[in-house]
Amino acid sequence: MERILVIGANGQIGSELVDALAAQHGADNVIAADISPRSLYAAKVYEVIDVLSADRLAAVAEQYQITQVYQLAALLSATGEQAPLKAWTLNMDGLLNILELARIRGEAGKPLKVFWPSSIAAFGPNTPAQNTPQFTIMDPTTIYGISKLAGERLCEYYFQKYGVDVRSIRYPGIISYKSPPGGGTTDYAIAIFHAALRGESYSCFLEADTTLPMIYMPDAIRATISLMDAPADKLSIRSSYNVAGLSFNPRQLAQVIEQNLPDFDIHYAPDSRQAIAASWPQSLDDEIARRDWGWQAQIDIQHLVKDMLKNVKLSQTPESALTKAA
Ligand code: AKB
Repeated sequence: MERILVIGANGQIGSELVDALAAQHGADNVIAADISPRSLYAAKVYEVIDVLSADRLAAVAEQYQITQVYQLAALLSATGEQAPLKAWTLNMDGLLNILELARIRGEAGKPLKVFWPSSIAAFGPNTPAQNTPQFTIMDPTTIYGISKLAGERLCEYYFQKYGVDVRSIRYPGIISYKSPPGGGTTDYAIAIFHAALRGESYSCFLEADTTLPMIYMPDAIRATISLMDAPADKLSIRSSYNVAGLSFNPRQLAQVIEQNLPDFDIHYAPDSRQAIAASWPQSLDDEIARRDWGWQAQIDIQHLVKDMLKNVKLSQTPESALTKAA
């Protein structure tokens, strides 16, 4: 039986991962954890954990006899640029604490499987932007991207040196409606739906033709759990896997929204996030993820837009606002 700890459970990925893991393993076996004293979502078991506290992590791992940990607490690309030292400390020390926990528990005969998210932000301006290969130039320009590249090297190091079973995905921009995005450069692709459904003209902080790799949340959750469930001997990558969903730019996304909401209007006011986006890949080669653990994206832009419009609309109803306030 697996006992699973999700750190950063109140965040964009964590909130949906907790539900998916609870459906798979039973709600009692999923321990949602975050720094806030209360769970923002429907976790059955919730613990307050600061991932920077190694002692607290060790105590919770022992209390629940944890066998898997998802370490999702991080500062993203745009907020990271506002507070680079804080981003570096949280992103690097948080990961190191988890890898050390897994090493120590593994040496004590209590193995801990680890998931840690990397990102397309680990690439940079000299990376080939089209069909970006798994192995290529990586010269990230943000503190977030630098922490992701360093984190990938740490993951591989702990696997090679200590046998820690660590697994990772280089997430594209993740689009979802259940919880707000957390301060990333790809967040425009969520904010645009909220503006469209409020009947507002959307002011896009990226230029119209800025193509980026994206993935819809159900595909992202499926990728994450498939990788964690894959047999260890099938995995040839212990840094982080390229995983492609779909690629589009703001103009293309706006056009599909307009097919569904003919009055929708967008205008462009690029800010500092434009330079970050311009340094990232436009599409990814995920051949190795397909080969090793059978990855295959399922959700295209038409499906994504229809589903986002339906669900963001529901979240904007007065009943939904009342439920949130309660
Ligand atoms: C961000 O924009 O910072 C994140 C990411 C691509 O990792 N969504």
